[in-house]
Amino acid sequence: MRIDILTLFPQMFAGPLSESMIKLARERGLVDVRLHDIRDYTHDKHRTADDRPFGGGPGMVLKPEPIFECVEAVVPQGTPLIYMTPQGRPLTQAKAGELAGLEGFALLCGHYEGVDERVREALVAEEISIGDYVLTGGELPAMVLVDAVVRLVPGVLGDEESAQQESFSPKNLDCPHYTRPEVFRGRRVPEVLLSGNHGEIARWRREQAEKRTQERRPDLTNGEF
Ligand code: 9D3
Repeated sequence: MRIDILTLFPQMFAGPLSESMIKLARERGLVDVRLHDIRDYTHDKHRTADDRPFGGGPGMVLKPEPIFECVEAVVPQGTPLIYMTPQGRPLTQAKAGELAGLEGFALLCGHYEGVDERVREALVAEEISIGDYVLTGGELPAMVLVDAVVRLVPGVLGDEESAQQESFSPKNLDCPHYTRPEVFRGRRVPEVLLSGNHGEIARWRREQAEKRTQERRPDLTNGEF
């Protein structure tokens, strides 16, 4: 899978793309993530990528020319361009699964007030948000999306985890987890987990998961995840 990321701040991606599962997936050649600095596609002395909005108002708008030139130079024909924006549809697990089935896609990260509307009209296939809170740009949302998608690419997860993922898709939150020691600063691991009774353990985990879901995310019982 190939992912092209278009941004004014490519350095923001260095850490997240170079650690853990994404690092391994890239090393194994399962994903090819490429960063492109939109500013490299400007032509003026000051490398101007943004300008003031027509009609007035606060903030700056990303100019169309560098974005068009960047897309035309680096995004393969027929590859969907996804614009990360607060105006987009919320990212879901279902959408991550859909994107994981593609040969590739490109991500456009907005910054400041957003991109010139003509970019959207002519180049953007789809707009995605990661939730209802205000960030400074689309870079962190792009990293979230890449992380959610890459772990679903065949071969990226370990055998155990991906088998679990295939076999069922629970609509509850996860249960509590414990590891050694049995007593830590006076707090004991629940007795049932040490009992060796696998039927009882499964029942306890299910009950805990259901209790948490009712308390924290009653909305989950009707859908996704
Ligand atoms: C109406 C005033 N604007 C600033 C307060 C709106 C605005 C513009 C640009 C708010 C945030 C941003 C930058 N955010 C993104 O580009 C973004 C985003 C987000 O802020 N939250 C959740 N998902 C996303 S995807 C891209």
